[in-house]
Amino acid sequence: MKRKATIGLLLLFFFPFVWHANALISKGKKNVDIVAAPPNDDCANAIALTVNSDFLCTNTTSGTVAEATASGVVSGCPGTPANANDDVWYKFVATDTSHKIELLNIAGSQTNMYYMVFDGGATGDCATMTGIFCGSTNPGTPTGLTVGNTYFISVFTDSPASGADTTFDICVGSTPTTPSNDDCANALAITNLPFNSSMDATSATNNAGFITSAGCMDLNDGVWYTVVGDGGKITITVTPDAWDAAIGVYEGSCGALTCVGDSNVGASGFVEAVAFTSTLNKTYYINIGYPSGTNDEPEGVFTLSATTDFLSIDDIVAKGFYYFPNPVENTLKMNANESIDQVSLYTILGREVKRLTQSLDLSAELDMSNLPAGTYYVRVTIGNANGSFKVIKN
Ligand SMILES: [Ca+2]
Ligand SMILES: [Ca+2]
Ligand SMILES: [Ca+2]
Repeated sequence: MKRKATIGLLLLFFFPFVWHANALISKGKKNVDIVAAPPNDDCANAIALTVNSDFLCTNTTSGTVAEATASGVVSGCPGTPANANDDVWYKFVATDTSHKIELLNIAGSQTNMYYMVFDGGATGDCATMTGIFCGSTNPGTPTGLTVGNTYFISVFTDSPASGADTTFDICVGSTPTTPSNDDCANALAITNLPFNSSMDATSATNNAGFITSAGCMDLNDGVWYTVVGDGGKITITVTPDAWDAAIGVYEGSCGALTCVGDSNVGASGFVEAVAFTSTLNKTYYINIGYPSGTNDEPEGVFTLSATTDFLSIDDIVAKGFYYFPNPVENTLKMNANESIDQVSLYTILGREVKRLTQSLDLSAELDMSNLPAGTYYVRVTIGNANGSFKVIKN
């Protein structure tokens, strides 16, 4: 009875001071949000994460440690960081014996973040879970997981003071299956330029062995793409995640590849690019793999972009080229200071519908009178220069 009364007195005594302190903060800073602890402040309220099927982190979950309090969970994890006093909790069900845990987009006053992984068993029990992985590296990959078990992740900053305003995204990745374009014969066709795509080549294999072709460097057999030449200069750019990527571009056929160009100017994470002048309708093979003809090292996540300068007339304008009229009623007229060698007309879908090839001299006339109204591409060759432009047929 006496103790209750004492607590009541203490509350009465302190309450005005607490209220007063908050009022002062409100006065000094307008629109101060009084933030409650995050909903996942403790293990029992861990937020379930989506397990990605590869390392691309397509599915991420946003979080914050703002106003989080210490859970006081003893991890049993060697090297446990000392300052887990603003931990927030996540969980996932293992689909493999290892998963990659990654914290992304860390922002705030304290960006030095850690995480710990706990095995909650088949039932996902916070009371009996055991620490299995200290995430002092980001990303980190705990191994020896049991498929179907629930794993808890506590995420925190390494600030001795709690109350950092740090926000982050968290992702759980998995070792992907072998990509469908692992070998040349199953190359992915790039059908439209510009092209931009990310993929995870972590599980690419070296197939029948290293890729060697005179004039190009020796490469791992990584993953493969094809692109059909449009006559323009095609540029292939690969932006790898944390791995050393190289590009080989070839013509010919799988098993009998002839070097067109390669790139390996930098090491891990370095952007590689190959540019080549394409021949119309010729198929080019693109291998993206680790730059070695003796060591088979893993490939990884990358973004591939392929562009063409097909719609550029700079090179032929330099040879005095001009055309008129546009839109065209019946005849497109072209002139240049040098002999025009070839003029091809394409539909907007890339199908060639007309070609002029002989005795064009310094001027050429393309009869479009029998063509349906619409947009067309014209491709002009003057000596070794090519140019393309768009015309409208009325
Ligand atoms: Ca391969
Ligand atoms: Ca490289
Ligand atoms: Ca490899």
